[in-house]
Amino acid sequence: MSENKTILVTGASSGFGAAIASRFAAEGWRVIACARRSERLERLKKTIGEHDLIFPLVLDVRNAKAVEKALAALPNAFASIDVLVNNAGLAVGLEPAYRADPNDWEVMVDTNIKGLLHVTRTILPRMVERRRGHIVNIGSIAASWPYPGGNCYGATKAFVQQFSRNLRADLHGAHVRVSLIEPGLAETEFSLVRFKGDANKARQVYSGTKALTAEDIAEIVYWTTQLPEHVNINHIEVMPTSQSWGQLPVSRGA
Ligand code: NDP
Ligand code: 8X3
Repeated sequence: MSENKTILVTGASSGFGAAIASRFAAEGWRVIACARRSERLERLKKTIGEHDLIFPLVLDVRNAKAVEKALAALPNAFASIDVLVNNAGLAVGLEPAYRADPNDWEVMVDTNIKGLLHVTRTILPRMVERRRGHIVNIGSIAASWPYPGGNCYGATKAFVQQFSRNLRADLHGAHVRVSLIEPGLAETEFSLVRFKGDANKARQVYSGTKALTAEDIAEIVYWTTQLPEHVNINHIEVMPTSQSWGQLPVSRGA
């Protein structure tokens, strides 16, 4: 059991975040479950059952002021955060850059980059002060491996990769851990969001294969945080066995 340590998970209303929240609550952790959809967070709280372990926090991570305000007003029992999982994020669209909607790019930059920065900057000083804490950032294989239509999404995750490394450098000697988890294909609401609610398109992404599950990622995050405090997992890249790399394409003619 965890002696009631506290974890803050952003993007806890579905997918990885909901699974991470459930995994830690099952081990007796206090969980601050943050997302924009309150009804989903309430559903999560009901599913978990141990109601006093869950604090649903309705919050848009893009709003820096709201992040600061909400995190300053946490109830005492949840105020000392041991683990922050920066998981809230999304891809919007899969068009090539020359056809992509610039508003979709704004949403990805504001959420995947700026949202992660807002939450991290708000939580980190207290971790440094306590000489205790662990930041787990959820990146993506898209940070390292480009694919058609991945343009802005992959670039936001490349930011997460390098920011995670730079955080480790800043935190040298501070006794605060930083880990980056970079998943590949995983079946969540990710594709439904990417294709703006088109369930058929989203289903096709996972059809006929065994993708990673949200629970797989929750297990990896849990393991990463459970290692002794002198052990820092810098980086894990994980794909389903059914996914690997392809040949680099060469255009011919013309
Ligand atoms: P989901 O769409 O299932 O979950 C995304 C979560 O992010 C939701 O809880 C959503 O909640 C939350 N979220 C989105 N925008 C905001 C915001 N502005 N403020 C607060 N919360 C927000 O997808 P996944 O679980 O798959 O995605 C989780 C993370 O994993 C993302 O960062 C994604 O990029 C990454 N990832 C996903 C992979 C995949 O194949 N599924 C692979 C690699 C990485 P709400 O809408 O209620 O705010
Ligand atoms: C999600 C995985 O490969 O669809 O980050 O970009 S991918």
